[in-house]
Amino acid sequence: MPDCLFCKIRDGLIPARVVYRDELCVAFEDINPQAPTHVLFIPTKHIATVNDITAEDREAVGHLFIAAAKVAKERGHADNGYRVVMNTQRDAGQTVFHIHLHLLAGRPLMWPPG
Ligand code: IU
Repeated sequence: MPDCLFCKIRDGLIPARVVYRDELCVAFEDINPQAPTHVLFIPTKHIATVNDITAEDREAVGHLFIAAAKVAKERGHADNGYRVVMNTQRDAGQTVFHIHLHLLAGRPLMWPPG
C-alpha cells in the first residue's frame, strides 16, 4: 500500500473534519474549499485513480454518489444544485492519488471549468 494521505485520514491518523462515514466511504471537508460546501468522498478501499477502478469496485464507487447526494440534500443544495467531480491524472489536476469525489455547492458554478 502506498503512503497515502487519504488512507491516513480514513484511519484517523491525520485529522480532518469528517462529516459522514459508513462501511464503504468517508467524507470530510476539503482543507482548501473552493465553494461554501466542498466535501470530499473517498472509498474506504484505496483506489489510486479512476483508471484503477475495477468491476468489483462498482458498489463502493457508486456509493460515493449516494453519500454525496445525501450530504448535498442535508445542506439544502438539492434544488439550487451542486457539482460532483473526480479529477483524474495530471491534466485534470489530480493531486491526491486515492480517488475522491468532490462535492461543490453553495454558489453558481461555472461551466466549462478552467
Ligand atoms: P484533486 O482532485 O486531487 O486535485 O483534489 C485534492 C483535494 O484534496 C484538494 O481539493 C485539496 O484541497 C484537498 N486536500 C485536503 O482536503 N486535505 C489535505 O491534506 C490535502 C489536500 I494535501
